[in-house]
Amino acid sequence: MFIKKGLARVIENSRREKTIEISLKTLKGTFIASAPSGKSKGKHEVADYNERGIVWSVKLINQFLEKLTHKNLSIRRIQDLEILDKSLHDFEHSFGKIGGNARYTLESVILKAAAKEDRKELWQFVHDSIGSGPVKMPMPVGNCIGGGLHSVGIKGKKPDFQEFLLIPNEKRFSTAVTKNIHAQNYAKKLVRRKNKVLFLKRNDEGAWNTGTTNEETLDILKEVADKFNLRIGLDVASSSFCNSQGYYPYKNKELFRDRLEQVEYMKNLIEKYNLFYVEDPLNEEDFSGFKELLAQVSGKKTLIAGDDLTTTNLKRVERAVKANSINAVIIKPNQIGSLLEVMKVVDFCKKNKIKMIFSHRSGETMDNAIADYAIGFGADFIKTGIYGPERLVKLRRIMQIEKEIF
Ligand code: 2PG
Ligand code: MG
Repeated sequence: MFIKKGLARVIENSRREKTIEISLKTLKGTFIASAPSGKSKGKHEVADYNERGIVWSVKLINQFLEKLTHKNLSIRRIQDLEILDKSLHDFEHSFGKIGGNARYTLESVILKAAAKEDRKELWQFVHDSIGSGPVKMPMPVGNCIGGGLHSVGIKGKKPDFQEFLLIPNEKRFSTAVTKNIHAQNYAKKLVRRKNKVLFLKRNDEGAWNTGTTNEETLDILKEVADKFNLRIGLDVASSSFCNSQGYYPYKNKELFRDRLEQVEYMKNLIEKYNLFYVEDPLNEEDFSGFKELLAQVSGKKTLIAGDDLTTTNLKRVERAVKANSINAVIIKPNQIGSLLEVMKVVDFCKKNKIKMIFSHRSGETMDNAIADYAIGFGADFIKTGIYGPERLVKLRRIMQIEKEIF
């Protein structure tokens, strides 16, 4: 593909924080990609930007893009990103690191342009590159009610857990999305009643704020799920409240749990509420705590997923799988800052029958590429929230692809 011009700039994400956007002009058109940003981030995620900040990264990328101007890049498969990686490596050696968000955005915009060059949709380009059998639609994992770092709560209170999730089990993605939207509307009534408030605000990811305890919130979620015939799950995001001594100081209700009590608590919640999905139930370093929990729930088909534990890092995913710590994993391309690395993680997960949940971040942009990546890489689930323009754009993209191919 012949590169006419490339330009990086700073834009705002859904939380009005700064993030990066890159546009690339080739003979086939102009392509745009941007990066989301997390708030409850794993300790092992790559740095988002150069140590001098986002503006410096943008400056570096523009310098790099200048070098690509009026050059031909031959990207026929996702694996060809190696070419870019090599020159980026040399560039970074001389000028400093651009950071994971910047690298992901650069790779993504190049793939969008390369797909067009090949007269393919982005998902198709990825799918054909990795030769991954029949195309399948992921199921949505929707954030219905929120707590933790993403939420402000009500009257000074909020659940310690970050996400109370609805997970449909439908043949069609579009049916699943509609169900989640109706269910979240219904949840609003219950959350309002329980909190005794008239107005409810949405949190960072478009989930309902609440002042209820973890279990009161699970009671509401269960009631919603039963009415709409949905499965339920949690992103405990426990690293965001686990302290440096490895204890879990709960605020709502106030309670102190050590790691074994945390395993026990998670197991009890799984049984009591018939949880289908639990993400980051234990601290991001506690591979053996995850293992103990998985051993206790195996046979129940509950998914125990790593997010902060694994950070889309092949070494950490391998370690977690070999230790029997997880049977599912969150995949966020900007956690590792490279789609080539995502490809390796996906390959490993498929070989080891680990369920893959491709995921948005809490600070999102209008870029819908994660939808294409989820389909192209063969994800089992996609976690993108239920409501809000930055969330709906991704859900709509999958619905559009579904309509085209099924
Ligand atoms: C998570 C994510 C997305 P953040 O913990 O799974 O929901 O949150 O983007 O803030 O890391
Ligand atoms: Mg998470």
